[in-house]
Amino acid sequence: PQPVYLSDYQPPAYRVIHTELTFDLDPAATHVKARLLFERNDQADDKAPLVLDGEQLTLISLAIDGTALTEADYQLDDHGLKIHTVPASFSLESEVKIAPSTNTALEGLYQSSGMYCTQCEAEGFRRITFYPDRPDVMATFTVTVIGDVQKEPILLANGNPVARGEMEGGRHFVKWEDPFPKPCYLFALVAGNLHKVEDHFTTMSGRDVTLQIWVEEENLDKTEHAMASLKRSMEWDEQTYGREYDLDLFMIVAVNDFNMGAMENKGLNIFNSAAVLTHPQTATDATFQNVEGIVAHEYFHNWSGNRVTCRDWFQLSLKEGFTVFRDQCFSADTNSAPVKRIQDVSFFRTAQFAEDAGPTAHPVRPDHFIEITNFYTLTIYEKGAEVVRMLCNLVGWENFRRGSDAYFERFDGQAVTIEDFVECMAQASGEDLSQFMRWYSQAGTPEIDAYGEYDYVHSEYRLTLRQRTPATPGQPEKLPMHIPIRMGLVGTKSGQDLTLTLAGEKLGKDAVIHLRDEEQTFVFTDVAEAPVPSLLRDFSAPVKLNFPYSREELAFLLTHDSDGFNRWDAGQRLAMLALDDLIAAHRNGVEKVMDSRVTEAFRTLLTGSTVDKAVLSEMLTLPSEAYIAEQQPIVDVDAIHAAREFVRQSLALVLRDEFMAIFEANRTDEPYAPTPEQIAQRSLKNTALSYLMSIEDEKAVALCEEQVAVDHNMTDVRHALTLLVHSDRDDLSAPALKAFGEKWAHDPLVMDQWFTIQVTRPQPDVLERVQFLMQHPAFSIKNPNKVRALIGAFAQNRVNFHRLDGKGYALLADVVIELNRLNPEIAARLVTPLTRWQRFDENRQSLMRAQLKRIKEEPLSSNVYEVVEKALA
Ligand code: B3K
Ligand code: ZN
Repeated sequence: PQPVYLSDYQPPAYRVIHTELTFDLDPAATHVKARLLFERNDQADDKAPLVLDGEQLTLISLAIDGTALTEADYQLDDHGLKIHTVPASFSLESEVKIAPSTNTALEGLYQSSGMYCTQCEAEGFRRITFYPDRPDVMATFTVTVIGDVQKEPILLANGNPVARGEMEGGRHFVKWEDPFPKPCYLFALVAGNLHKVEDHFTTMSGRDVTLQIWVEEENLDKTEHAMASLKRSMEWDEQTYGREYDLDLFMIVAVNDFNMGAMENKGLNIFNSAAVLTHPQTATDATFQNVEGIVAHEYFHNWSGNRVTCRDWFQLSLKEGFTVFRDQCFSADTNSAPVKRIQDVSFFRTAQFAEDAGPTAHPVRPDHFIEITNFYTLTIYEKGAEVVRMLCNLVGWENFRRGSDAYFERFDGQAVTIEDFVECMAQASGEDLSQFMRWYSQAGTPEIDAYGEYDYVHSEYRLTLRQRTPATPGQPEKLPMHIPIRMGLVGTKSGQDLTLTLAGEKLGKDAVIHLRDEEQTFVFTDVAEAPVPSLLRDFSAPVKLNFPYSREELAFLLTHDSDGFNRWDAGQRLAMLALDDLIAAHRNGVEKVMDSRVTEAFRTLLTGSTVDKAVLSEMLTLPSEAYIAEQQPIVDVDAIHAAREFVRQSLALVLRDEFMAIFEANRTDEPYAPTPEQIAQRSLKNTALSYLMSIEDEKAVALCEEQVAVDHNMTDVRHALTLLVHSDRDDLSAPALKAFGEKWAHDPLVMDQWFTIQVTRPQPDVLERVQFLMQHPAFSIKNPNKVRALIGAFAQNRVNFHRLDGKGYALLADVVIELNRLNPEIAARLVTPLTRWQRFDENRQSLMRAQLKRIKEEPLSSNVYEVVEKALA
């Protein structure tokens, strides 16, 4: 397979003015008729051939302006169709045949639990009909869907329904019109036996919008939260960005087989059922929050993505980075803002940093790719969102909002680039953002080494910052980045933020300094007392910041920093220092000793704390094994696990009564609601329970059993069941697991959780369990949720996946090889853990590489090929 390059971009020679489609649905032979109105672009050569994408299509007929084409008129291959000569404006009629029932890749038109649905982003539309499948071709669409009255009573597509009727042979049709020009990746069709929940929203200009969520009948009681989230999102986008919804109808459909979370098709969002269905008895708080965020994300795309879209797929972060930033802000406004930030950053620093340091590292705007599906990554989404957040902080919210207004107004109905977006921000603010653009082109995580010195004689604090971005594949040398660092100086005597004076200018007590050079020294004057610097507040830039803090200084920041995020971060840094010592002790076979400063910091948090419960729960949570691993030069999975367990147990032994008091104080039998207050309370209570279970405290064991038995809500049940299953009390957990599995056998989303709970435990029998569960009737390799819940979760089980006999790696490779044929997109994602082999000891390196090589010997999809090739390069 050959890569495509950003620098090769050419505007299309022909644009589509209007697209008319007719689908005659059939599992094995759906007929798709297309009538496309084309016009040659002014700049194009009048001899330019018409090039259309098309894959896995059986061509039945082809005509231009009513005249059938013969084989001499065109050239057809596996990737599409080239028609040698066409007039300046014409209509192209085609008919093709496709087979939704055998489409296991879940791209294009496929069947999921008997219903028809589509996924076209990025390049799935070419599996539906011959078309210029590129986002810079935008057309209005008219779509007629014909189906069986019994099997497909509901026929949906984008826009508004304009006609419907009965046909002979028990068939019927519905015709849909979407008046907004859109690229074909936003096309959608759904047909099946669906049931709806309906509601209404009045927009800011007083228009009534009908809101519908379509699900299988048994899920009608699981839509309330998604509907409430949708209405909140619509209101938030009006108030925050002045963006109003534009059609009279907005639909969400839940499908069981879906490669990603959801898809923002115009007026007809299609969701993975896991990202939309909730019920207190079946979904955890985390799922409720995730659903809220994804519903918002897809809705926000209506402007950031649909009305204004991407010129080409290299610009993917234009819509994704901006939309993730928008949904993060929405969730922060709706829930606990500091906790949202802590959770996002904690995930980002674990997973995106790892991606940015590995063989598949790429810039926020890549300059080449083989398979675009492989680029729906943490870098494009989450780092892209961090870059937009930096922009917002750099220019200030008011300018950012003006820039955003200008962007939507100027480019409405167009397909544009990242430069267009940043240019709007530069114009609105007058800032020079040219150096800032490097965030889009340079891959890798910048590292900052910081050093500070207090001069008592002159009352000055000198802060020196040195930045360096490590080499990444294809980018050996990097230029310095423009890095905004939000900071404060916390007085060691007063415990208060001191006023910052830089080059004679008073900046206030919390300010942003700009690091642009490789090395810069900032001299703060009139610093009345020795301070501890609080740097990178609220994670103001996606960088690694090293500062030689002492443990005493970290304990001080943990209690005194005015920035909630940095208070949490100080605690994480303090725990990391202790963990580092313990990892070393474990490796050297030396007795482990707990750092009493960590214990005392925890005691203060548990007893004296005024911090809100949600933040407190985060502060009491140790860095994950995956995050700790990211901080080590060579990952020693066993030492990390042992060290972290040692800290948990030491804390639990000394602070047992305090944890128990927290647990008791936060129990409640109030009816479940996904409110921030209740979520915080449950989270804190369950964190305390985790500590108590780490020492298998008899009372805690009984409390877990009780929490499972009472079955008040899934958050509590899942947490307690997980603690039991992950403890050594198989006598208790085995019957509980069995009962849970039987009770929920009918609910695929709960069975996903049942799989995950079992294969994430630290006990050494996990690999055999995975093999056994792959034969379970609730498992199917064709369903991405199942693959993620069982195989994906196992690959995150660090001690078991990285077994020294290499069997964990072999199992993953086996599944990747099988999925490569069935669903290349999922296969390419699943292989990721193996691509991180450089991080491990030599023995594991060679075992992991051996599996990658075994995969590479197979006839590979371009998806898996691209990832494996990079990993072995
Ligand atoms: N835009 C979709 C991505 C789907 C791509 C699948 N290959 C989801 C989202 O970001 O909203
Ligand atoms: Zn998105």
